[in-house]
Amino acid sequence: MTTIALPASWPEYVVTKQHKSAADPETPLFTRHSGNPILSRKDWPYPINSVFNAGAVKLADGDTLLLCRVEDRRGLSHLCAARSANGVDGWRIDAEPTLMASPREFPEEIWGIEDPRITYVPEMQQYAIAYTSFARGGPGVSLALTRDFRSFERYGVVMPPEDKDAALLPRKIGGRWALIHRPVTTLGAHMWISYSPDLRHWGSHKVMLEARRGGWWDANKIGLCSPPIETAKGWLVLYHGVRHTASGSIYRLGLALFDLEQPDVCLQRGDSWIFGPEAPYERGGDVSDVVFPCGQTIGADGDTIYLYYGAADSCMALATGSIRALLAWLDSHCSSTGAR
Ligand code: BMA
Repeated sequence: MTTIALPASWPEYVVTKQHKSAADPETPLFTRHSGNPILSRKDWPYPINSVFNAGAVKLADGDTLLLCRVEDRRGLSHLCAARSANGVDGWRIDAEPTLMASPREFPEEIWGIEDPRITYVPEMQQYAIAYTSFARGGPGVSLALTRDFRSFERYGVVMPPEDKDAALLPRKIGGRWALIHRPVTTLGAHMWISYSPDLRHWGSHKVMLEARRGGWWDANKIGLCSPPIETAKGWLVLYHGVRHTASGSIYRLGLALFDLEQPDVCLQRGDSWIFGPEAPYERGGDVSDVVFPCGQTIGADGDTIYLYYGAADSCMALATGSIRALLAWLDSHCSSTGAR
């Protein structure tokens, strides 16, 4: 019999618990809603191709608002609001697009606007919407403010192409607004954070989280999912990682924690993904094998996360999780904070 000599020390990620529980369907961190998908093309009051990647927010009157990315039958996207008392069903959908691309004023939006992330900013008493504007130069990041999701103050492009997956932090950091975004540079598709005194002029750009390399699930390309959740331990960040395979890309979700006052400092980063395409509506659609959350709301208990995600670029789905459980999982499932 041949004995295989094992290396004296294995890479640390081999010995963490991540391999057990990441693939372990017994202990999911997020539970899919039994009524999924919660919104799809057939629910729309006007003809569309698909509805997905919605930003989410709990309004002052208790309603949940989803600002959905709606792709029309030309293939171009706009945003449309859907409101519900319980955040699950009974959606009241705007009869017409809520926010359309405005190419005359903003030529950077000529091919539509996509993937909104909504942050309520108490200091301004307004919602800040960071969304992708799409044109010949590629995708860029645009910003708009609103109080009611009916009228909008548009700032235009704040991060030029190629850039997307952006959200504003809800408060100033060291006296400046902070925007997380995902430029694509020759260095790769990593998450960055930038700062501004006025939401118009941005600087002090820093890499916040790098895509890993090689065989990792989040190799090559990562991006912010929903806006970060402020916890006592740090900013809890859900991000998507893209695995390129011979039969296409797989979009899965990972978890990381960042310092509250220095949000470019990563405190913890989970090794394995925590949620990936499994259900039929996630595995098949216009773009197969995609789960893509752009928003969440937090329950009255201060712990339950209602995660709204686009499934397969075709419909909207909901999964619930717990902030406490996510933080506890990070404590035992991260072997490093950086890229490898
Ligand atoms: C990303 C974004 C998302 C989309 C995903 C999968 O690059 O464009 O809007 O859901 O690809 O197609």
